[in-house]
Amino acid sequence: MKLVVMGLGYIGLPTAIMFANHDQDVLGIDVNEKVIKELSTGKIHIEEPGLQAELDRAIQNNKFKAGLVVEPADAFIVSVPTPNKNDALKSCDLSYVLSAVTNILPVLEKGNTIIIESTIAPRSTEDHILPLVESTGLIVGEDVFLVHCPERVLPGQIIHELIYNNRIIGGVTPACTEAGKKIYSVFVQGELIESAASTAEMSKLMENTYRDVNIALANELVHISAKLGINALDVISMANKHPRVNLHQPGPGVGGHCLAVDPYFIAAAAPAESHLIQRSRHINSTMPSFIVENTVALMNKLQGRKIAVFGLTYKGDIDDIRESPALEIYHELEAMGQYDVVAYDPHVVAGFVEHDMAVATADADLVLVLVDHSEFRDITPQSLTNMREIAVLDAKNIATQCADMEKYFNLGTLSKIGELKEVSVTV
Ligand code: SAJ
Repeated sequence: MKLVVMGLGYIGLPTAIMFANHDQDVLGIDVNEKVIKELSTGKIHIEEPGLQAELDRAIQNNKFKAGLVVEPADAFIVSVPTPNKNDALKSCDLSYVLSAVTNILPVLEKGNTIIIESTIAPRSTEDHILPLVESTGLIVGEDVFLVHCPERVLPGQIIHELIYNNRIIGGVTPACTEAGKKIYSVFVQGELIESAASTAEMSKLMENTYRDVNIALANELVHISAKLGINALDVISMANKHPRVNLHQPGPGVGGHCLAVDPYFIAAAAPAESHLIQRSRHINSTMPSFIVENTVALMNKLQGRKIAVFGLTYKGDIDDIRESPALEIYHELEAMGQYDVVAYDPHVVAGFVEHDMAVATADADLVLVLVDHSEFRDITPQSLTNMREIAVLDAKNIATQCADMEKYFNLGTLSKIGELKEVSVTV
């Protein structure tokens, strides 16, 4: 089978290579010439464990090439970005998907299958992509086949998850679903779940919305408990001992390219019906300001000047700062102009990021932990003795070895900031 993969990013590239290493002839297409050049010299342009070796194998076997121009093939997989639009409801920007499909049309032949892997708003396949494909005169479900197969892999484990995760195959017609199943059965060992395109779109979006809404509930509990003087983290761990309760963990906000993006696609498609989803997005996206407010309150008590921000990524043990609430908090504190803010993150390489913890904490008044990197578990009161005031505000409840310190606060003990005696400054 010959396969064309449109969009060679975090998902498209591993998918293309996977097919190539299961004996298919794969052409990867990207609009970015630099990406094509790098891949043509045999180098991957993204970080993903094991992927370079997989590409080496695909190239050695002459099964993968990268280019700018689409060629005729048996199947086309579209895996291009779908950002939020800049409108009031942050709806789904389908323009890259539609342009990729438009580029396929001149080479589309009877018997071909088009698969959309990009995350798209509900009904996009039927309402927008189907008419575009049928503008060629070919009938979907009879002449050509159109399927939505959302990806659900976690960066860092992509190769394993591509093979073993279940896969939703959402055809526009049952014949389309059949065509999609045939293609993924080449390497997927998880269940191939037969579905309709719109159900598949909504299912993918709801997986991430489910998490976003549940995290919002945990974050709202933090607001409520801070006001009432109750420890929200104790409440969560206790409630979760109930066999049918799974409260999520609160934090400084929700980042990344999925949870902070996908719920808007649903909300924008049905604004009057999606109160809870919109409210949850609001709660999570205002968490950074809430953390800044508490930081300022604590710094006022400490009469402090220097803040060491621990962690900038959108979650722990990764180097990805896309849509990161930690980065937002760092920038907000910086912009206030009244603090000396130092960013410390062992995973992020950038000019303004400190890699020596001792330099970051030297004469600092507060360590503000915003990410649960494993390294932060090792923070002890002894490792902070070069601070001016040894105080920690731990928004991820990770520096637990500091929990007994007088000035250690987490999202369960924010109400104690108000009770702290003001530090007197000697001039
Ligand atoms: N977070 C919390 N509290 C929690 C869990 C997470 O505040 O209890 C925060 C994290 O710190 C982070 C954000 O939520 O800022 C998102 O992290 P995540 O690990 O939940 O999700 P992603 O965006 O890395 O990956 C998700 C995954 N979806 C689900 O788990 C339902 C992944 O399987 C999907 O492939 C991916 O989105 C995607 O591409 O859709």
